[in-house]
Amino acid sequence: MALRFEVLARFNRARAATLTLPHFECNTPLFMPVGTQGTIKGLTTNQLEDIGCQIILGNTYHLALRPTSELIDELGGLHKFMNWPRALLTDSGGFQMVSLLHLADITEKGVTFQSPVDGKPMLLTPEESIQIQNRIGADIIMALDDVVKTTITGPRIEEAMYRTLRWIDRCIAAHKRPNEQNLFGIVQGGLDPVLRDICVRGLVDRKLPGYAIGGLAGGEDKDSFWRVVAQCTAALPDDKPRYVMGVGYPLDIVVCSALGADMYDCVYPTRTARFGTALVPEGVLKLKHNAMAEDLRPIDATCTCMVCKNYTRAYIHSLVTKDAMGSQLLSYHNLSYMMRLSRDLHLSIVHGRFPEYVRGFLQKMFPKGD
Ligand code: PRF
Ligand code: ZN
Repeated sequence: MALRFEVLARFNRARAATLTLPHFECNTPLFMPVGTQGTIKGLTTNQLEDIGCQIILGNTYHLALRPTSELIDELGGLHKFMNWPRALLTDSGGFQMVSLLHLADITEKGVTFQSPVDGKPMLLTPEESIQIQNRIGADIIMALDDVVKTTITGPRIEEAMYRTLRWIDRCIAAHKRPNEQNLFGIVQGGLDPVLRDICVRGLVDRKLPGYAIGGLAGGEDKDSFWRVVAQCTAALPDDKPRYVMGVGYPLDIVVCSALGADMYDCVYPTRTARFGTALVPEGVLKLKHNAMAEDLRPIDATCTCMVCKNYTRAYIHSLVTKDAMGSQLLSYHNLSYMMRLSRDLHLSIVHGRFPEYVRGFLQKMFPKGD
């Protein structure tokens, strides 16, 4: 095992912890920005450090195609290649192929897809996914899982859950760097509590360094989503990190943290920035709106980030959709917002004022109480 997870404080099921990884000591709850080709679009790694990012997510699927994991390995690993000294996590690639390439097909061997480079059929097996992730060298690597949408029903959900359990053993056997990289298992099972329970038990038996809750944030209603998270966090070991994949919105992160989850990743803050939207305590601010054209206030008067210290809404409004700088400034602010949210969650739990923090968060976001 290549991590230490130490719970510093709790409030009911919520916990604040330090997660010590080979490249960085992180505080939880934590949000991980998502990179694609070894970059968070529009931001330098120095800026990511300034913002307070502790760990970022790299995409196995994109990196494996270009520049290829062999080259990254040859050049000394992804940390060195992208000049990122802090922690990295790579996802296994299957989910990206299934969600990006609708041509992907899953069999017992692995995930088959058509190469977007030359159109040739390719197969990503659990063994290959781990081999690629071993070459990339992230602090946390993810097992290859069989992901199905939570909105489908029937035997396919059960098949995917059992296949995910069979694949975890192939991933564990293929993992060649357990002292430097932490392999996390992923709980699947759709919205079915019986299947989720079987999957959690199966993974916990394997004594992995951490566990993820997968298959969510795919269009299910909030009630079902929170129910699955609550069930999984209650059944996962107390002394291991719990990661809810593909989540999410600030509100989801607050609720999942109250339910005992520790880690999150989502493209939302950077993607929504590219569409001209800023995250603020009241919800969102659309910089494209004409109302912004002469507004000399910062995006968020309570934000101390470089963008809010230096630029007006009017200036960012004039850039949005016209110059890359518009989305870069908004990405910088949005990730600063997510880092502040993570830090505030951590500190409020440490200082015994988590309920007050959550109440304040909800009051700002829903002032009418709805
Ligand atoms: N599995 C993997 N990556 C993911 C997910 C998953 O279930 C999700 C949730 N839909 C986001 N990213 N491997
Ligand atoms: Zn800001």
